Amino acid sequence: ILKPTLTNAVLLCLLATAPVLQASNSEPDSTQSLYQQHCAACHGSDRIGVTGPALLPQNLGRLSEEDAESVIRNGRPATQMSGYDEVLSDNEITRLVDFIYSEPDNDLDWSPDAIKASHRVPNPADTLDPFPIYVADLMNLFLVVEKGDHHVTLLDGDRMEPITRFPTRFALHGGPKYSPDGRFVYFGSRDGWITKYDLYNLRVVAEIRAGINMRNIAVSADGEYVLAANYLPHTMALFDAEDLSLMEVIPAARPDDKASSQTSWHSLEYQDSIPQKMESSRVSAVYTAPPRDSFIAALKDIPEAWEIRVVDDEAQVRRMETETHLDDFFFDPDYQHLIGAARDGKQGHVIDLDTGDTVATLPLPGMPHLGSGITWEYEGRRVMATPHFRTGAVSIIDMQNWKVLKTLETEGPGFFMRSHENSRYAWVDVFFGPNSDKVHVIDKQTLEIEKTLQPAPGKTSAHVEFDRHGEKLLLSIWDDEGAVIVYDADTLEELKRIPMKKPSGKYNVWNKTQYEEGTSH
Ligand code: DHE
Repeated sequence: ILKPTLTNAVLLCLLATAPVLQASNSEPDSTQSLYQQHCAACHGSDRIGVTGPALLPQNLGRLSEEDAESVIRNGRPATQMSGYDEVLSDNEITRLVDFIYSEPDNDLDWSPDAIKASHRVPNPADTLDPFPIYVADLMNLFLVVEKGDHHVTLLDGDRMEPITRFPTRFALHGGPKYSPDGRFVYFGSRDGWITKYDLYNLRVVAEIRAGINMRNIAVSADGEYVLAANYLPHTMALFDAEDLSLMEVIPAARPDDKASSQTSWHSLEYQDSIPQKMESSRVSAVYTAPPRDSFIAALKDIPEAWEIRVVDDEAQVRRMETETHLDDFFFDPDYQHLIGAARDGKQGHVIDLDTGDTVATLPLPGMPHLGSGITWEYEGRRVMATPHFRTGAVSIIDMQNWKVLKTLETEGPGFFMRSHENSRYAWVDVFFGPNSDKVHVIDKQTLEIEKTLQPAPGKTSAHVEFDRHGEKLLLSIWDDEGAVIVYDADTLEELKRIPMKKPSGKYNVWNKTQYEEGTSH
């Protein structure tokens, strides 16, 4: 039922598959047939999505049933999803909502053939002009993901003015990833679509669907490969970054032979189904490890972290057994260690990426959000800081001895933490609870809160990204009638508000491509 907004390039082809509106004078005898009659053309007869997104509980987790009902009734503005208020009865709409939030009857799979069939290349990179069609500092561009109506705004970071705004796939998640030169960007959506977009010509280059329920994507440090992490099916998918053609599907399953133990590199062959005796896992996320020329994968259901490298266009895997299930990774700047959050939400584990050994554990009660961690120099040593999902605290950790240096109390649990090498402040939001409209500014040298801002009372303010110079920053007012606020990073004065529809993450080309210490990678 939920139709996504789509990139310009695929819009035309979608019009050919617009929803079939048929008046239902009599109620169909089953919700299944109701679904097939009104929804299947766009969302797939098995609910895994076609031109519209997948309608499965795994993919709808971020949408309340109430909101889903409203979308069925009223449609989704600026998309192909029209309202069914005058087509379906109240009872039919309620039954459809129940249906799309129920577990599917069949096992869901997404084979390499299905991935290949979804591939399209509307604008091959070699047909596009190598120069930008606008004037701006290309290293100081920002992308702002607007969750409210599934769009992205491209901002000129010098003038803080929008250059363009374009529709995206439904429900992007995880940071968009840039090519090393910053010209192309790759977006990943929760229902598996990867879109390659040219920031010079403002066009979609290619798209492909990696899975049914995807977590995030990573681009290799040399810009050659894109790796996708899936919850459904239990796989990772490797693509050629040039046109997103599929190279390999990597099953996230423990091999059952001794030769492929955690000390050796080995390839994992995709089979139509994972043999029952093999233990498989959802893949929580994949990360690029530039100095290692590899990717690291977090597995949700197996107590292992995997390192993946591509040799002669083939993926090889090295498994690191961990003491417990680890999620949500942070890496030290030279990618010697990974810090993972233990599933019990009480500890961080530090793994030496060369040996695979756990070298330290950190007391981090309150479920640290390590993916949002940042580092800086403090009194001659490097510290990392992370907010927590469950407690109102920021933990500051000495990275030389892996001891907690300070636990800074905040006005509630936070989601994102950001800074910049040139700024004396680190920003952390209070994403959860009654104070979600507040944001703390922490002095990186006193380790105290310098100021607490409340830029839009009653509306969540969250997620900061600095410009390339560390002089200005953007903060999201996370609301359908929201905005990004531009602040002076030094005086903390508000400079400007740019209205946007539930802006979430913001991504500066320089900070991301240079692996700036104050932001995520
Ligand atoms: Fe995210 C990044 C996991 C819920 C917005 N989120 C990430 C990453 C991971 C992750 C592993 C890093 C990958 C990357 O950037 O490539 N997120 C999770 C979860 O496990 C969790 C808690 C539950 C879930 O259902 O997935 C979760 N995330 C959310 C949200 O509810 C947020 C606030 C809204 C949304 O869009 O769904 C959200 N996550 C984000 C954003 C980033 C992100 C904006 C990128 C941050 C950045 O600056 O890089």
